[in-house]
Amino acid sequence: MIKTKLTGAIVAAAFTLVAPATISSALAGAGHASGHGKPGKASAVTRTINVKMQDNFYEPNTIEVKPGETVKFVVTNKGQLVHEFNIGTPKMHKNHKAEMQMMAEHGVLEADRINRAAAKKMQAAMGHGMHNDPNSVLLEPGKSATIIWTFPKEAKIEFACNVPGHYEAGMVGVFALGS
Ligand SMILES: [Cu+2]
Repeated sequence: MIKTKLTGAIVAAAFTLVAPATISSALAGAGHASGHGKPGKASAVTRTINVKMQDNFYEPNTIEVKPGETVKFVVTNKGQLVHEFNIGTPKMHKNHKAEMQMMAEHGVLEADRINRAAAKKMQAAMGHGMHNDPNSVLLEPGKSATIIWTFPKEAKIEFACNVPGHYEAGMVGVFALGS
């Protein structure tokens, strides 16, 4: 009787150990693969890094991170324009740029503010408007936000602003994956 209960408990424990990892990797595979890392847990944060967004560059523009490290970024827009802090591979930034271009064309993205009424209209018309991607914050002048991010073991990852013209103007930085 006791033995049976113990076995049941061990099986249950083994299942709970395995299941969350399986579910989270399945989710990661479905949504955000591409090797740029994943949203991190607050309990796993080892460092907080402050990032300032200026017109049109970041301070700092190189950030050293360790493979697998979870970092909390406190991002502040110190400029006069709307800026984004987006973590991704160069290919992801290229794809995201088209979305930001579309937002600008629909009047959602103004030079110095986010037009939420236009965002609602775009959402209603296209089923696609503002979205809260976990790897990105889009901030009006003076605003701050945080991102907690877990880095992969290795990858070429940039942080960039895809407001039209900003990436080209130099608003891109690199994560140097040290050891
Ligand atoms: Cu920008």
